[in-house]
Amino acid sequence: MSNNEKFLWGSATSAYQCEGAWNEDGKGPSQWDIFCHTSKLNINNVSADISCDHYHRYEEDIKMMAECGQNTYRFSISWARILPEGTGKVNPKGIDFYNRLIDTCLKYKIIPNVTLFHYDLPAAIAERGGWENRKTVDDFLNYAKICFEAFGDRVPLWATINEPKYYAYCSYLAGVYPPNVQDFNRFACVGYHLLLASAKAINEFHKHNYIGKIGLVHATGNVEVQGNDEASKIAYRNADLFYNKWVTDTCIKGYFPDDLFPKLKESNIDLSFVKEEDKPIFMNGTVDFLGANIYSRSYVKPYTSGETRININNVGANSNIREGVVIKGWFETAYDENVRRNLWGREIYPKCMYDELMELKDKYGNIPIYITENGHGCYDEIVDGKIHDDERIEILQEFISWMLKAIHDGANVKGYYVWSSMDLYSWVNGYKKRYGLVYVDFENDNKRIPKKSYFWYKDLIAKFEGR
Ligand code: BGP
Repeated sequence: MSNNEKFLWGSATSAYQCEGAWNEDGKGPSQWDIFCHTSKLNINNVSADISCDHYHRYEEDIKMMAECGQNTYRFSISWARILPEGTGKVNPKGIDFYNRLIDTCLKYKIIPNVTLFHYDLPAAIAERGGWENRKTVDDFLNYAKICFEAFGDRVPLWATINEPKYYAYCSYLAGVYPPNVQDFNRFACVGYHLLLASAKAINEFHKHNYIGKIGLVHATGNVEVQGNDEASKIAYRNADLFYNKWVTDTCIKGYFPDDLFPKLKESNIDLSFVKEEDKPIFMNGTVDFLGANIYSRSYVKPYTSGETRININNVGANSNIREGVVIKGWFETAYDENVRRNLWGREIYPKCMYDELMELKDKYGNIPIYITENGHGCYDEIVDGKIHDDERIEILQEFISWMLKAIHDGANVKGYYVWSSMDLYSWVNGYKKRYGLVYVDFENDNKRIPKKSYFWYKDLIAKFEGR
């Protein structure tokens, strides 16, 4: 961190998860609206039609961020609010809404950090093949251009795509996000197109004199392997390729890792979606910074047998579903008995923050990094009008301590965002799993109540800034 550059402390949301107003003011439906309204696979039987109603209450929310001492807010734009059909006619009321949101941030001295795509693909685009269709890459570019033109004079930080790996993985391999597919080939194709779309938008952005910088947000988590024999080393390399390098090498260095396509061919992936003419686009479409969403590491062991399969626990506490992944011919996840877990069975391992940041420093020549998400999901309850989320405070404190140690040891971290600003819809868990610094009473007119963690974060920021 240079001395004159202020460290950014903030929190994050995404459009579908918090805005509500799903069909107001000319917004078109997104893939998630259709899924939540019609799919039998929506086992929570809830939607984000209203969620915490950020569309109408954004000023109250931003004011609370400012009162907490936060100096930045990460949110995403709903593509279908800007372009109801995904392409074609722009919805002026959609532009107006994001103008108001951005201007309100600036009024409260909050730096807007804007993500263009956070999972909510316009339904019209999903219907014609979504990210499997190469045309979607140019549709995204068109949408990105409209946003750059409309907001590029006031937005200092942009991200093209939130978590290309995790989105492609949940939608096309685990099958828990729409369109609920489980197919390695389709997963690979979607992953490629997401990165191509990001590179094209970054190329476009860099052609103009916008005030901001642009990056991509990756679901970062370092890989650790159980053993240390030759098979374990191979499992480590395969898992790092699968979870990280195809995204981070490509968006930071401008080309895919050498071993990626041969390894995909071994898995009988049809690589006809890879085009020679895309190479210069990737090369010129590298990021100014990396957004890193850090929740946990990936702990793996060598692949033994069986078909590719992924278990995700969306039932929560008291469930005996053990989360786990087998990628045929690549690796399997291992289970570390010594690490504590959240109610959904996922590891709570704050040291991964340090390990991952140091690894990124070594791999990528110390690229600037924003921790664009870090959080802890749990069931929060109101007791005597208050929310005592001590567990969240303890865990976030540990993550932040590891981040500060990494900065001390040379990691180029420029900002940190808690997921999430307030309680909102969780993709596979509906409203059961809460992450917010601010409690939302969904049963009681979406009333906002700052949690104990909100006041803890306020103190932490003040202390950091020497106030
Ligand atoms: C990230 C997503 C967020 C958010 C978070 C928590 O991967 O970018 O949108 O949902 O994970 O995930 P979940 O709500 O599934 O626990």
